[in-house]
Amino acid sequence: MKVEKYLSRIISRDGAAHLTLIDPAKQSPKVAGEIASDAERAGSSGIMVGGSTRAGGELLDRTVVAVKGCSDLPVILFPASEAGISKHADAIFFMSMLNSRDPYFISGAQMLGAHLVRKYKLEALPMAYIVVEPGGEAGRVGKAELIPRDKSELAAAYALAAKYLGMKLVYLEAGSGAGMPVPVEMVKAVRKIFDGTLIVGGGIRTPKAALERVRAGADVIVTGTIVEKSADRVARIRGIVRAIRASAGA
Ligand code: 1GP
Repeated sequence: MKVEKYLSRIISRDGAAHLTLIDPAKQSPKVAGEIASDAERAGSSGIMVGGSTRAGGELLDRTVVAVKGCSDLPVILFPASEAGISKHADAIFFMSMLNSRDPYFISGAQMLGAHLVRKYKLEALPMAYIVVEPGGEAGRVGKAELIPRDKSELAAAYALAAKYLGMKLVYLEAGSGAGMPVPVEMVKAVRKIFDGTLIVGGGIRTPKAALERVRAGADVIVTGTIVEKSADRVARIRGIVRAIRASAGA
């Protein structure tokens, strides 16, 4: 089954989906495989592989292969540049950072990577990537003109532009390890205007934070840091997955 269809089925069944982000630079491929296996056991619906720095080449390939070997979850690439493409993945967030100041992150990297995506027959999921304060490494590396936390209408305007550009997904990103996730009001404002798949990530560490954003309209919650740092990652992910499902009464 195509990843897009797989995700939309989970969203209609459970109210929202959870994806686990693995940055290849942060652990060995072997440990990445263990994280993927734990994430699957905890009820996560897919693995995103990518990172803002050093997330390409052989390390990326070996990480994706290890993840695929240790779980049946689909692997979606989450690239920071054309270097973040691996033929071993199932799909790729073909993303444009709409609020970057640098055209490279809006359409340059996409032009450089497009033929490779075609050659590898990766399922391309067209996504607007919108980086919100504090933005973290993603914001710095991507030279984002960060959306201020109190400017929900600006995020909504970008999301509306994404819709008219034909993008099927919008990702509201506060940055990995952010002290505060994307504000609930901003998720609500974007939901009002964007009827595609709404992904929210960055700084979500608790079931409560995940649930609030699903209630505000998020279709997908992404967590990364909790699996990197937690000794008991199965319980941490499971808590978030259960909270998300409870939102739909599933
Ligand atoms: C980063 O949104 C993701 O791109 C995940 O963020 O590491 O804070 O969970 P965290």
